[in-house]
Amino acid sequence: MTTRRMLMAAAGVLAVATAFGAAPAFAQSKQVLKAADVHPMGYPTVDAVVSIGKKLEAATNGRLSIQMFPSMQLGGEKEMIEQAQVGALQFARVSVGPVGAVVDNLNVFNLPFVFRDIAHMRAVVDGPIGDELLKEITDNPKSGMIGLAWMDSGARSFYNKVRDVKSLADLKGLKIRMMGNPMFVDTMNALGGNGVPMQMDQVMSAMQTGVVDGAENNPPSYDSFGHVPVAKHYTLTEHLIIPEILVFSRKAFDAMSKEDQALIMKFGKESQLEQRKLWDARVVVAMDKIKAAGVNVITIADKKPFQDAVKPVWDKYGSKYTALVKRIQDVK
Ligand code: BDP
Repeated sequence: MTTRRMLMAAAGVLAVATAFGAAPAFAQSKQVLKAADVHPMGYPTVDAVVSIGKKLEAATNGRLSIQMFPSMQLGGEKEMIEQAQVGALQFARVSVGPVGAVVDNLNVFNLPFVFRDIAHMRAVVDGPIGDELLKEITDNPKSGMIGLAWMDSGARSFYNKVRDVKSLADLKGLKIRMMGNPMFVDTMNALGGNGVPMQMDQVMSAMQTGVVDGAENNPPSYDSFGHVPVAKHYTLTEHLIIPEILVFSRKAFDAMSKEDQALIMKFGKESQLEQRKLWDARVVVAMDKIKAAGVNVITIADKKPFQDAVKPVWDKYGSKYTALVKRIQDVK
């Protein structure tokens, strides 16, 4: 055998051994884990994952670390999920919105007004329901993902560049970008506007060119995606309270040693409360910036007309999740 062929044969044996998890020496080799987020450095979700990387480095003497790809560098969230599924990306921090398309029960969190408020959402994700749904992602053989932690994304509200929205009637006819899950488009349509599904990487130009009149998001995202100067009417409808989720590639996870897997699970879970602290501080800063930019921030004293209007969405999607919804409502 030539040296080259011998080397190739050796590499083949090692590849097989690694695939079966039988190469402890290789499980110990240096590994840079890729992480992606649509948000920029400094955003609470991004910083929380960077902090997981620091902990991994400290715990493994630099053997495991994280390289962060922020600001949609690896595409939108649909692409990030696909990359995690094939193992090209290890950590993906995404909204539950697009994960619902892969693991159906998660869609319960995508129902409009399913939570009473943000505190209610937190109590649910911190409790047994949150744990069960993370496990469902992990156990679902088709998901290709491990559910590590929930993160906070506050409440989503509408902004647009046309007019102040003070009541349902003002939403009529406005073209509003929604995340790509039919439940969201139906929600917007039920509220009287026109829901336009689109990934975040296209929203800015769509607003500038008038393909859409606005979008909906929490204050930190509205600010950090640079949408404030373009769409200066913000109405705190808080129609969707959708948690964020941190997932890990199942393929990459299965190739790791048990010890490394335990570190990923532990530090992943710890990031849930760490991100929340960063989040709360960021909401205050974002709201100040939004107001300082001259945005008219409108509060809706009585949300009942909005809640009544989305009944068709609940009729269409809610029945599948009746038992789970009841458990969510029972969480104090
Ligand atoms: C932000 C979420 C992000 C979503 C984005 C969106 O943090 O995960 O991609 O909304 O609307 O609030 O697409």
